[in-house]
Amino acid sequence: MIYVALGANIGERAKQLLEAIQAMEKAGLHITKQSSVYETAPVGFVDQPSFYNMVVEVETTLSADVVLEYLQRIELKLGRERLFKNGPRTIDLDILLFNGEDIQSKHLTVPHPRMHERAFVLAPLEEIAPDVEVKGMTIRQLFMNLPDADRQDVVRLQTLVNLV
Ligand code: PH2
Ligand code: MG
Ligand code: MG
Repeated sequence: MIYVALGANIGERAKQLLEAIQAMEKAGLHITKQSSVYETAPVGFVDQPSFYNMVVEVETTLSADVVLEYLQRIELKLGRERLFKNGPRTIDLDILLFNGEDIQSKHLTVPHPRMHERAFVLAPLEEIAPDVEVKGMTIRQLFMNLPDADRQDVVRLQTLVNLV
């Protein structure tokens, strides 16, 4: 299975998540599961608005390179500007897992190298894929292993349709 993380922290956050999901479907990235939306404290650069984060499960026969290209195109179409690393964004689409593949290319590392330490990724991912394994650990285990303070920084809101 393929899992993609979505995040937004400027503009109409829920609307942008919905538009990204609709654009993914249109591009042939068939969405088979959706987590709820979580409101999460910013990680890395902390002096910015809180994020809305969620994770979707995707089915496609396209390669990881092509999926990455489509996701980047959708980010641009929804007005993504790269202000600075870890800075605010209208939409961020990250490939977390890709059918169990290990990928290390110039543009893409899968599994996502920081997913195991990020509550804003693991909380929504645990909701839809608790038993999926990454390097011998389930998502549930990875989430439970986070410090309590990190897990408290993510709050489950609603399913996306109830927010827009
Ligand atoms: N994305 C980042 C950096 N920090 N913090 C939260 N809460 N959510 C994010 O999606 C996020 C972040 C880099 O992509
Ligand atoms: Mg990201
Ligand atoms: Mg990104």
